Amino acid sequence: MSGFRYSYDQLVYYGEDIEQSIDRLARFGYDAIELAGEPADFDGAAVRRHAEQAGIAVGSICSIYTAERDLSHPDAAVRASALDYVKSVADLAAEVGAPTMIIAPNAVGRLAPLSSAEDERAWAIEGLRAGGEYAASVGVNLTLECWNRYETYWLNRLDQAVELWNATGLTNGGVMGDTFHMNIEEDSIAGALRRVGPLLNHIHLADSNRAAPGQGHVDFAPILEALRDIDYQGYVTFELLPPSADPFGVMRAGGHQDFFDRFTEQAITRVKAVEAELAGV
Ligand code: LER
Ligand code: MN
Repeated sequence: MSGFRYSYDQLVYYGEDIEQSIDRLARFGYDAIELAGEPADFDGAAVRRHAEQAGIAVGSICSIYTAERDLSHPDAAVRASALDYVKSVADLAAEVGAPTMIIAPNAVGRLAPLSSAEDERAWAIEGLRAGGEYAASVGVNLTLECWNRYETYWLNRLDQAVELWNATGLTNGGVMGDTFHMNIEEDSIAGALRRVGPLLNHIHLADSNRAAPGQGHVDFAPILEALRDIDYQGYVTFELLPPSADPFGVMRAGGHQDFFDRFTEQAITRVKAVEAELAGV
């Protein structure tokens, strides 16, 4: 018995044909795939067709916020191209039938403001709002992600994400947790999820070392319990990445075979077992 719907971030299958990735997830019992937010890499209609044939959904898009895709950069030209990027990801989401796309206010790895923190917050709100309004126009919801202090200087905890989300005034979406980041920043992972409650519309699960659940020291039982108690309706999505301070660069380097079959199977098997135990079956 499984109440949650499970998904896996395709980001870590870097370089693999998307059909092969979809087929692997279907084989291991996943409900959906999270697609990497690189619109130029995909033929959206073909991805949608292949996922349908394999019997899984495209559940979400994991946007990739490189230095050129920074919504709160002091250079207006960078902000404009970041917004174009957000719109292109929303278009991809609409094409593949994914209800949700991830958004973040600045580039991964930006550990200090380039201008004043106040100005950057104001630019972030402006960009999130414009991106969110565009996403709404194509039927897509946003989910605002916060990252740990080694990946960004300011949006580190879920309470900050809720505050920022509310400041945008957007209604198409909410905020998300990522247990890898939360394990570093939150007083309690489950407690932070409970405090967000119905605004939580997406989640990334990974163990403390960002490998499959069971490889580190995160206790997933209270996390699933919190998700169940807040009646979480989104996908439970594994975002597993090899150890590196540069999460995107490390995949391009390749050589991380564990994250293909082995961790794909281990993640869903472990977490479904925790879920079954909580349900008393
Ligand atoms: C993306 O979902 C994420 O969690 C970031 O760590 C990407 O670097
Ligand atoms: Mn994440």
